Amino acid sequence: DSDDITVVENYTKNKFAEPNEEYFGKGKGKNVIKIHLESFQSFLIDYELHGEEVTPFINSLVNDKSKDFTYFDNFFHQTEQGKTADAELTTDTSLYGLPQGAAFVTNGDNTFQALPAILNQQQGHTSAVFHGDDKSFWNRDEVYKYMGIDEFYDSSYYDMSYGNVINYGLKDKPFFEESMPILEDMEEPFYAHMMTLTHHHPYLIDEEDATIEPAGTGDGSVDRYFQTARYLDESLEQFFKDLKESGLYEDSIIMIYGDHYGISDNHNRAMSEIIGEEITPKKNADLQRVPFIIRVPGMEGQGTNHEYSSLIDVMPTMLHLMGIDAQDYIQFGTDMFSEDHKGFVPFRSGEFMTEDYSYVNDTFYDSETDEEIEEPTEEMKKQKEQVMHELELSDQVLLGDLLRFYTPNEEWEPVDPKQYFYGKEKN
Ligand code: GP9
Ligand code: MN
Repeated sequence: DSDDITVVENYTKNKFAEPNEEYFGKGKGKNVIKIHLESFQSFLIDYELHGEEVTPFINSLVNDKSKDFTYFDNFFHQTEQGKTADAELTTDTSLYGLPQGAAFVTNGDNTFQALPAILNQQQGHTSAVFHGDDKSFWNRDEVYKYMGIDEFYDSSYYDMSYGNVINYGLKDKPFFEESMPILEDMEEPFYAHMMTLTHHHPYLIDEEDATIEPAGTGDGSVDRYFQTARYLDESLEQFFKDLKESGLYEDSIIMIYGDHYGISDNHNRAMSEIIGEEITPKKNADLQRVPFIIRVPGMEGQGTNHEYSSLIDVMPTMLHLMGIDAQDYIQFGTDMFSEDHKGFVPFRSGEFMTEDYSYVNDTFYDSETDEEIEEPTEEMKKQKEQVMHELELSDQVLLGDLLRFYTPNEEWEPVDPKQYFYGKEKN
């Protein structure tokens, strides 16, 4: 009930990290283009296969000498069974996915105080999600209404004819191409979420789309993983070109993230060949890094930022860049540009990572040496308790639909899902 949300509110307000003045409001009033890199793990960055870069375009953003971009190389996903849907939930609400099932499905009709709705109410952003799959997948066509997303361009808006489709749906190249005119027609400022799909297990690719040879581990998914990653990289390069040509590039914050791992621990044998190391439980935790890359027009980037951070930190970071105080909202993450950013990264299992130590497989490890820590300090044990507590509080918010009882500030207006219509519902 409303007492429970007070406990949560006290916790999140206590965790809150003050914005960094250098960055606060630097993206105010700009469009936000949020690009979802399906199943993209950070080990791909600068990885060379057969003497070639696998993702030369994304590498060029990460290694950008002009310092337009900031790349977080210790950024982790925290998804569970909800996979993509968990990543969407967490980046737009700063809540964790549930320990079982997908909150999008089980709690899709909750009250949310999500980023698209806040940006709309505070700075007039219109919002849309673009994704070349059926709209009902992950219950998206319901939950988006509760998150205040104005338009949902699902597969019914795209040319889904034979050569354009593989695996789950639309190929990434036609996806970005056909999205461009819709994006150009959106009322500005906008919040647009572009969700790619081709680089998805089991990483199927048509011969004419494969521009790098598969790896040679003998594990088909792992071997093809590099080919679909290359295809995604090429599709993104084309999208950037189109954004520049349309002029949207200079008016838009571009934020790129990987949603979750692509190679599960069922593929440890092949993965150990790929990275040339045994995949221990600690190594597996290290491999849960996904990229987070951001460019704010007119703001100097930091090159590579090594802060330990994760999907829960995206929303508070975005709010502060837009010049909106994140403190009013219930959020478990903290601004990644803040001096006071909280650099512990809980996984959904209760395991966690920090710059100095991690807790994985019931064991504490030293982050620098990867050695087991036989006698964990009080601080480490406390950190472990805090992680458990934080996950529990987040679960209470979702399972108890507690945001019903929370009013962030005087300006906040609850989202009315009945005012949103997607696709055929419009007529
Ligand atoms: C389906 C796509 C894939 O629309 O988002 O979801 P995933 O299997 O990664 O959760
Ligand atoms: Mn996914």
